[in-house]
Amino acid sequence: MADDPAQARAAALAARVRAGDPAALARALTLAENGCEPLMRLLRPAAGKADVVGVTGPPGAGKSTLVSALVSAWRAAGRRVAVLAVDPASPFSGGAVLGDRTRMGAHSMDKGVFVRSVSARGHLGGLAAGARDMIDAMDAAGWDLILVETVGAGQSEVEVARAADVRLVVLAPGLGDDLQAIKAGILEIADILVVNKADRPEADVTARQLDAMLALRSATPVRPVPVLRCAATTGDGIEPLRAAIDGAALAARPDRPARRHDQLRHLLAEIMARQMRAAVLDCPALDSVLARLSAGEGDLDGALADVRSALDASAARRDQT
Ligand SMILES: Nc1nc2c(ncn2[C@@H]2O[C@H](COP(=O)(O)OP(=O)(O)OP(=O)(O)O)[C@@H](O)[C@H]2O)c(=O)[nH]1
Ligand SMILES: [Mg+2]
Repeated sequence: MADDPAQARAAALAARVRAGDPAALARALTLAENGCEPLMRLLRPAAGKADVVGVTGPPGAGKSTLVSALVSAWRAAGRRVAVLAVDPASPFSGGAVLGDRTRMGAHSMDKGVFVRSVSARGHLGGLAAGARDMIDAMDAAGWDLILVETVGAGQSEVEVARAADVRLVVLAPGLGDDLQAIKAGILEIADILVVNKADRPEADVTARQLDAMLALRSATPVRPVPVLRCAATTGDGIEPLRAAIDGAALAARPDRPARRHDQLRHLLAEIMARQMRAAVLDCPALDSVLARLSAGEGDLDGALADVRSALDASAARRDQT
């Protein structure tokens, strides 16, 4: 193994990442995004220490601005912060924080802040695996607070959110339709609901709607979900939100091993499902099975059994060679 040049390169890179070299981490993230098991095998054992905070919500709710404001708050409290922005529709500028257009420029000069963006395009639903590995790489590099921004509440956001210890769902007033559309999804994944843009008069209505939605849910015994208001652009409410996140992260730590176990379970199932789908679509016997099926010979169960045995037979042939 040690003679394998690819393995040796992975080992050298992993050592630099674990030593906290930011250039090495940047390179590792590019590899992790596209799946690089030789590297991840070396990094994963060093991961599992970070507080991972997921920030999701509809487009334009102010997630990036909020993330930037939270980064400032954590920096002021002496914590280093890494940010992973998944498919940012708007660039992670955060320029308007506290009215200071150069704020994010200040973050980019700050060695205590690491920001990486990743596009969801071209991942064919496999983003969760890549993002999970990227979070682990940041974690292994010693970033013990990682913010992950994702847009919306679709399946891939839920998958990415699974990686987080604390999940924030960010909403803004005046997003009435979005609120309806993402209702089901947010209730499922939120640990803290944030009504951003609280400087707007409609913020009260939105907060009340959310409280009403949560009250409906309280018939089922689940943990309480606080609704916090803030204005990312002015900084109002950011400090209480940061304190709430820190508290939730602390409370979530004992469950982290179980959560990682659960993530791996889903990740494994997801990867296997994708491999299985590819194998089925590739199966040489598929066309004849489908031809028989559409000619009315046999049923779907029979067709499934035929494809399965064709796949088993080709696996057996592969094992022999
Ligand atoms: N009035 C007001 N505007 C805000 C606030 N926070 C963010 N905005 C504005 O809302 C717009 C969208 O902010 P972003 O931070 O880009 O929102 P986002 O949710 O990251 O958007 P996507 O990444 O495109 O989904 C920007 O023009 C912000 O300046 C706030 O607290 N109050
Ligand atoms: Mg954004």
